[in-house]
Amino acid sequence: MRSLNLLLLPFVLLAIAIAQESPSQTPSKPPFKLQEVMIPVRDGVHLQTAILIPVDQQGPLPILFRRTPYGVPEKPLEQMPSSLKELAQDGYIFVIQNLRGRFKSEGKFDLTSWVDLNDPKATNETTDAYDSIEWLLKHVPNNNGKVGMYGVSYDGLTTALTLLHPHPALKAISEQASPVDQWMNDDDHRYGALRESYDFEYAVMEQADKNKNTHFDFDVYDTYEWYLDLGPLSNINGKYLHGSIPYWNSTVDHPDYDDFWKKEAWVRQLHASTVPNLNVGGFWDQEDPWGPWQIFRHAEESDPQHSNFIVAGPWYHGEWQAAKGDSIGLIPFGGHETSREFRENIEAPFFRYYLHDQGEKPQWQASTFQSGSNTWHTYPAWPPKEAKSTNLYLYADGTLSFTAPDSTSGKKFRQYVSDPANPVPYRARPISPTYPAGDWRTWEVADQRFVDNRPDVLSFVSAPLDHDLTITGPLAADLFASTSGTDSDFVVKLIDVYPQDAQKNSWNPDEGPKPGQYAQSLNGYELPIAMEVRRGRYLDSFETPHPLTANKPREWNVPLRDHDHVFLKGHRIMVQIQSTWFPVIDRNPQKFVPSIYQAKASDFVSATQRIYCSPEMPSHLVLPVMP
Ligand code: PG9
Repeated sequence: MRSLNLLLLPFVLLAIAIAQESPSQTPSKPPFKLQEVMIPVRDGVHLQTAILIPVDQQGPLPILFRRTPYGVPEKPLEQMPSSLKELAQDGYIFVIQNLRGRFKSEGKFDLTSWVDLNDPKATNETTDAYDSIEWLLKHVPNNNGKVGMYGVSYDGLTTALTLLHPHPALKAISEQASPVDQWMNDDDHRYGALRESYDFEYAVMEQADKNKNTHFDFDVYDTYEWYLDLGPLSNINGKYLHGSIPYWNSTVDHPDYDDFWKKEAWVRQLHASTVPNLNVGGFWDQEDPWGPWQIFRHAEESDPQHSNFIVAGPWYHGEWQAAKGDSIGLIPFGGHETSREFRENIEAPFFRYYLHDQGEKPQWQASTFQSGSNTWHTYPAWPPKEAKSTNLYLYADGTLSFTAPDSTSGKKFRQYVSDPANPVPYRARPISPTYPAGDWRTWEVADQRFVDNRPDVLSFVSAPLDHDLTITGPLAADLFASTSGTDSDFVVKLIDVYPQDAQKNSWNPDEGPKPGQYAQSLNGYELPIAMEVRRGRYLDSFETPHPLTANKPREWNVPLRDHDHVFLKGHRIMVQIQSTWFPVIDRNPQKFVPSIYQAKASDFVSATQRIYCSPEMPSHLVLPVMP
């Protein structure tokens, strides 16, 4: 296994990125004095904490606190990181702390977010934050008694966990891309289907060595090939980890939604807005696209102060903290620098209002940067009341229509053979290791033409739209499907197909494109808007898996999360359906076994999959269409 020099870590490890990467372009004097302290918490454990005091601090300032498993700055920053620029202009004492069991912090890091509020002796991320805030208020000179917390992903999780028992001085938080339930969605599973490459590679990164972030050393260039050669999941421990990574062992030992995962699903304990919170999520977040919406919805159960907000944009994981955010992959954002605009116009004013008592409270509940139209929007409520739930039907001739099939519609189903020995790649091969993040960040916007001619991928496509179609709110697919196996997966993708002449090509017609340039065009591009998988064994119960009845069609509900997108006039809508999505999702053996972690190579079998498109079984998507 390889370890990485902290300075070389990718943006996804935002803790380090903020501290040591993304300097602003203009050289300036060091912006902060750095002090390292070991903060004691209630069980005597000491947590390594970096305090960044603005060199030009005049009077008392609020504290902005971030808690991370990825390492804290150990030497003063030479320049202001671009992601802190907008906040720093208002004046904050920034504090960054390593979680217990990471780097110099004492104690044990177990990668779970269990919080038992009824156990007075328990320590967890909620109590560690509480105790640290108490200490900081007493020991950091010249603080104004107000604390805010913020952070992306793991740092967003530790921020959000304070909602379960906030310190009274915690006046505002911004949870950004926090997971909330690692079995149901986000990093590690999707409704029980294992995110194989992510769960495995991340657990190794965080638990192979306390003092560093470790990268599994793949001995094959294309990880698709590595995972396929691996065979059944039991070989991960059998051949490589030998039980050395606790989180991977827990994953294997708890295949179903049992008490282990229900405790992990900390958001089940949240039923009110306890601290003003700016939730932030990315529509193309390849890791934690679901958690922020769940936190927002749980806090909405009781929010008399109207201090629970959500912001979302067309971003990969954490992109809103990148310097500009003017595009994702090949998709430009119409000249907007969405990340800078978010920080300048939303994030900084939010903390300014709650921690500096200046400016105005947001007058909206949700704000989005809408893809397709490339415009900022605000909504008084989410989902917007005017969005009308509209069915888009799949037809067996490969078309899509807003009209339901009737008795004259012809063929009633389409079918394909799904072979776990030849799974559909989730992005074009060769597939790099997940970290350092590189290509991983933008795979959710990759052109889906790379699979739409495979015999095991069904594509359905609409006629070109004669007007813009705006979808704002939660989407879902409602499939009627069967398999000849006794377990199976269905992956649904909603795709925006650009016209063939979407973009004027930039090369000289006499010379032709430079190598690689032809594939960089948006002409005919198939842009995924929403994608998700459902695993058959969990259709009736997440707690107790059931076999499917071979060849018996049944309804499959596939939630496709919240979005805000405009399919522009002239574009077409496409739906793709497939049964493998490898190796981001592990292969379903397609034969029911009590636990897929114990499946043998011989359990993996081909199956014939059918999607029904008849009046009795009208497979469709449910879209929140704006007037
Ligand atoms: N997605 C990462 C993560 C967060 C929380 C738990 C496990 C993984 C991250 O980027 O921090």
